[in-house]
Amino acid sequence: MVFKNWKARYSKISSAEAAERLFRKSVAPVPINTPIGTYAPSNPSNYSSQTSSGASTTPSTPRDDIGPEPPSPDIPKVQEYKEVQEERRPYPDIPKVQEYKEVQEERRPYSASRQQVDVGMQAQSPTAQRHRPSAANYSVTMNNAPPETTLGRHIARRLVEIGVKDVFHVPGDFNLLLLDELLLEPQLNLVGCCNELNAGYAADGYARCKGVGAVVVTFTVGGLSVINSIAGAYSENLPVICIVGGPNSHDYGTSRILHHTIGHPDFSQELRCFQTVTLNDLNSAHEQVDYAISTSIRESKPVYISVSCNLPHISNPSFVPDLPFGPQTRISNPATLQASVDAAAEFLNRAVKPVLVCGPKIRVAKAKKACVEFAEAAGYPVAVMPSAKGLFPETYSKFIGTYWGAVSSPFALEIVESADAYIFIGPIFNDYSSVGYSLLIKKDKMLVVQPDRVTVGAGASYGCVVMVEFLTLLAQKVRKNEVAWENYKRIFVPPGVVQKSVANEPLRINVLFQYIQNMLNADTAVIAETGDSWFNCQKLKLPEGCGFEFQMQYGSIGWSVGATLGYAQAATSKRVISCIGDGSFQVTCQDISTMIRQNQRNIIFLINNGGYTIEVEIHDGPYNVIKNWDYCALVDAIKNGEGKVWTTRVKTEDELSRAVAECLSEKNRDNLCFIEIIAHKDDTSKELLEWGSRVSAANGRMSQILTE
Ligand SMILES: Cc1ncc(C[n+]2csc(CCOP(=O)(O)OP(=O)(O)O)c2C)c(N)n1
Ligand SMILES: [Mg+2]
Repeated sequence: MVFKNWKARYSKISSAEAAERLFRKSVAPVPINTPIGTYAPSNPSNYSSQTSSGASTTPSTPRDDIGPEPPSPDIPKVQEYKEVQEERRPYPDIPKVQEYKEVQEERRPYSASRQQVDVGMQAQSPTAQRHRPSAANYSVTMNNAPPETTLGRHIARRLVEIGVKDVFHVPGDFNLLLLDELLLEPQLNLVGCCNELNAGYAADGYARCKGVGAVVVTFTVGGLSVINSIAGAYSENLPVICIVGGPNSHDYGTSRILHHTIGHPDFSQELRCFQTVTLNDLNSAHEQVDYAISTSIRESKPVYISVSCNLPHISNPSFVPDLPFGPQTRISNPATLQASVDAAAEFLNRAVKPVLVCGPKIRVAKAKKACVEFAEAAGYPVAVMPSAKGLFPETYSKFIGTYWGAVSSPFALEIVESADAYIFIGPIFNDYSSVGYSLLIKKDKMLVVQPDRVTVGAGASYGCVVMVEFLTLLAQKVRKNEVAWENYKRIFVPPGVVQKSVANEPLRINVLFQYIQNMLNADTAVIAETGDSWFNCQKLKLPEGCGFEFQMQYGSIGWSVGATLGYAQAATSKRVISCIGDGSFQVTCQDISTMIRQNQRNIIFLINNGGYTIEVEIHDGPYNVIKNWDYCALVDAIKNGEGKVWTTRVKTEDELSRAVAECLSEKNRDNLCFIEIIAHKDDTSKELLEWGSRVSAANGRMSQILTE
């Protein structure tokens, strides 16, 4: 009955709109895709709210029996960062941790130090300077507004008013500034969780006891992870405030592709994901299932199929067993194909020093071989975008490494950015791959080949052109030009050598990656987790046949544990070597269990640097420190006497050398090997430092309202 009413009520509106209404009504009084949406209850017992469009949303009234408690003045202050740090650090013999308060004060764009910036004083520490938006931007906030008058503080106060004392959260670069503001509210305690799903469940449990709960997550990767727990709270009629740190307000209304999204310039995806899509008509199930599968293969995208639980075991005449599956393939329009090849050849053949850059969509287009053949015909130096590492053979004679703006392989940046024409095959440009929009490449010099479209400079764009067919024809028309390659050879200086460790010196990350480099061959594959492993693994030189995977567009921490499991299951002849940070491992470590059950022989390097170092380099705060675990004991506990597992903890190069020899020994050849690396919290790649500053600056661009 209830279901019927629900259907009748929403049948006249589109399903997306229905989902949005439902979502707004039940879980998010604030429209979450509005960067400065407001939620202003007139008093704690009346929670009716206005959306930014002025539409009234249904009140989520607290239950009478357990209404919010009045704020208590004697709630303990935010935990002392220093104490927590000291207690949790895995690395006892480094100098004492810095006083958090000091560091925070120095780095904060807000609070007391804001006054200093506002009046034009320079920040004292170089790190602080790196983390601050420019003084020019700050001048707009120079009106000596009290620090309590920020949106974040307002939200914090409202949470306290409705009875929330603990906010469950997972930091991500889109919500760090919001967390800073929440930290400043003395009556609010921030509780960091290992993952968003658990954070949402914690808010659910909190609401059961106190009448309301709150959770803060990051955009899309966090939002989509928390969604299951929010649906649970919906079904249990629990008020949970779900706050998502969203994109910079400048980005709304633009067609920018942001990290943590699925790669479309669409910021409402997270919201729309609350829409349910189910197929429950058996008579049409055959074509729907076939259509979904063939679309998935053709588009290289996931599809969603929901099968009603009462249907799988029922026969239907449409399921004729010997009707084969008919995959669809893409074909070019012959006229546009020819026109695009002619235009591209003309564009490239008049350039003096063209270069080739391969992007991640080579995989979608299954164009690896066609790229190599084109490269051979053209004679250009070849770079890969970071997300395309592993998709083009690094043993190719004119391979120059990764083009990743300021954090490129040595000399790759100079060669690419000084070229007078570049052909990008299958690129994805986002804020991360463009190092905070700092690439120095120009559209009019760029030939972009996408899986089914070619764009020549700032001019014509040709649709219905299949990448492989295009590259094959272009290879026949392109003039061989080795000028840029010759130039690269002239200017190239090999990178420096890693310094040798002295006896008992704590293990350095650059030493670790030398050992990992030496382990690589055609029978291995590297899986690199989001974090500093992105940068360290990016620098590995992949021998012929060595696999390489990382999740750069979505960048969801914890990904690598599952990816290692799945990859190893598929690539039975390879030994998978995974580099996983401690923060990421804490999200998904449970699936070590499945690896053991499947008798996998992966080698996992768990890099324990005591926290979310990549986030530290973007923007630091107490939320970037995590609880230290005994990781080897954890893996041993998961093993629990069953399965073939070898674990060890390593603190020096000597220990590492012995551990690697053990992993590769006859004895452990078929065992899952788990090596916990104890690393200094500040031992990062130099690329992370550079990249972190630039991404921080891009995230910190001031709102247009303030700068106008
Ligand atoms: C699901 C999800 N939540 C939050 C984030 C934000 N985030 C990106 S990297 C990172 C920390 C990774 O820490 P760790 O694995 O220890 O690597 P390290 O930076 O120390 O090398 C966090 C929290 C994210 N990318 N994905
Ligand atoms: Mg870490």
